[in-house]
Amino acid sequence: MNRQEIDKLVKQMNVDTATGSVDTRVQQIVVRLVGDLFQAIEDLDISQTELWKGLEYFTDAGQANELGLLAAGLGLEHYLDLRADAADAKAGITGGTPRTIEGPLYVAGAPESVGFARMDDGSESATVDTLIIDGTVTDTEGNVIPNAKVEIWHANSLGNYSFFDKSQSEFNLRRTILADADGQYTALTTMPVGYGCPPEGTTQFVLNKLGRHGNRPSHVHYFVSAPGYRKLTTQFNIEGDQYLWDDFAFATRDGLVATAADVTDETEIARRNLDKAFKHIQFNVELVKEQAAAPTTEIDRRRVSA
Ligand code: MBD
Ligand code: FE
Repeated sequence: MNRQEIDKLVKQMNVDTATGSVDTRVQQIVVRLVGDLFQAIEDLDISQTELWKGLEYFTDAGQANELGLLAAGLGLEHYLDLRADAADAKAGITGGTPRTIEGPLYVAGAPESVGFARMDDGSESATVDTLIIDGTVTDTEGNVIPNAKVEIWHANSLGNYSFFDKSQSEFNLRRTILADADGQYTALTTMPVGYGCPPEGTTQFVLNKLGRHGNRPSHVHYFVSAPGYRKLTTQFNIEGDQYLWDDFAFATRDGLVATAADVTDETEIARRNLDKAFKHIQFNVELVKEQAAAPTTEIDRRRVSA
């Protein structure tokens, strides 16, 4: 069939049959996607067996709750960031810390504190490097933003995230820190290790077919928000990781690479109330003022709330 025949058929089956009220936006999207699927079946001569295998794949991926992971791995989530960047540029919005993907592993409801939080539960402190992350939240002119909400989440030394990894304590390595009066936040935590897709999972299954790995570099996620400013979704990725520029989720970006400095100076260790050398990352965040013409950066997606 050619595209005109396909479009006619899709319209006959999914538009002309309407007898109830129509959500025209959903109708528009369904008609387009079904038509594009039919066209792909034509162009690639997709067999019935291949089509059913594909639907079965989505059933399995959904049941495994891996569709968010698949969206990251196929580059869909990064593509949406690139589109958001382009929309911002078109609206004349420049500056601020770059955005990058949220990923599928945020959990709402983490413990809140002002200025400082210890993020780890101590279970890895004997075996894993201590990490101090600090920084200042400012606007694009360098004015500090006291009280900015800094939500931080990251993996443990096995690349696993609490809640999804039931062996970890509740909200381990997840905190909400309100910046202090000087716009500063400090997190005391442990060094994360990059995430790897479950090797037997549905996402890795497709990545294997593509000859791709499913690894991310070591990274730390952020949501940063404050009244009057655009919500920022970002991460830093840590210099020295073999996957830094080979991230299966394409989240590493210029301006979001952090260096973990080794701190061995005894006075500095004592000043931080620590008893061993630690790693230090400074990650300052610049928020852009909310403005009328700006596309929203609040994305409504299903998130776990613990
Ligand atoms: C992660 O930790 C992550 O950040 C993304 C984007 C995908 C899978 C795991
Ligand atoms: Fe992550």
